[in-house]
Amino acid sequence: LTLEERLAQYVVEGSKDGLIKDLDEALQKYPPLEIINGPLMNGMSEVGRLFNNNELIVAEVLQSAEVMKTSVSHLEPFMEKASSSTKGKIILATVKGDVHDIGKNLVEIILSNNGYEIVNLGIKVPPEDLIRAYRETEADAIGLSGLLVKSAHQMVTTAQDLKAAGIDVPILVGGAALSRKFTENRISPEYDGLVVYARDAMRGLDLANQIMD
Ligand code: B1M
Repeated sequence: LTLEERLAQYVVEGSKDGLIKDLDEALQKYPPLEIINGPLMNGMSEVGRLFNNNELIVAEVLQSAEVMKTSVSHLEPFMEKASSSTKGKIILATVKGDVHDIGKNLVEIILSNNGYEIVNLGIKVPPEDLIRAYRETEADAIGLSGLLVKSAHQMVTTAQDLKAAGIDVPILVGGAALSRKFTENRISPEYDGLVVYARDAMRGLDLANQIMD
């Protein structure tokens, strides 16, 4: 197997044997984010496909998620970091009912490496916790992540609850179950502030920079 194929394979098989050595070799060829967005994400897509076909069980997918998390933490110190002045404060959360957090945590790394102060509320975060955190932190924006179809609908409810609480800071949304259309047609009308959709973590950073300007 090529290096790229081996990296995808670790994720698919949920195995860490030789992973760090291969990640270090990959770092000689690619910037860290390219390793994540390329071979590691290819592995994760394959995991999703196999899981969908009932060829993997949840316990196996969890091991794949562990490989992804270990890889991201190993690569993180090699990522580019901008100056330390803070550009703004952003609350991040995976919405109520959803445990997927690898994408959200990647967004946290990218934003915090680029000058944002992040308040990460974790997973399965109900709207009331977001409202409380907003009041405590006076954040400049709220970032919501969700991978399940029901999470896309939960974001609509969350936007309604934030609005009812009088909050209108920009909301950044992302995650596999969302789309620009869903965001524009379903989430935005339920909220008074700006709602923007990011298809990946780098786009999330671009949008955060635009929002804060
Ligand atoms: Co789950 N899962 N899972 N899972 N899982 C999916 C999402 C699924 C598509 C798999 C499939 O069937 N093909 C499917 C959803 C079906 C649907 O609703 N459409 C699914 C299911 C069904 C489930 C369970 C219900 C399974 C079960 O129990 N029967 C269950 C849900 C439990 C719950 O949430 N209540 C479940 C559980 C799990 C595990 C716990 C085993 C594990 C998660 C571990 C963890 O996160 N700690 C897991 C995993 C790993 C996946 C897949 C395989 C991979 C997700 C992932 O980490 N991708 C996934 C299939 C897939 O997506 N191919 C699947 C890598 C990550 C970097 O990408 O999070 O998309 P992603 O983030 C991207 C962008 O989306 C974006 O940036 C990132 C890239 O730069 N982004 C943002 C994300 N959030 C953002 C926020 C932003 C901006 C950008 O701003 C705030």
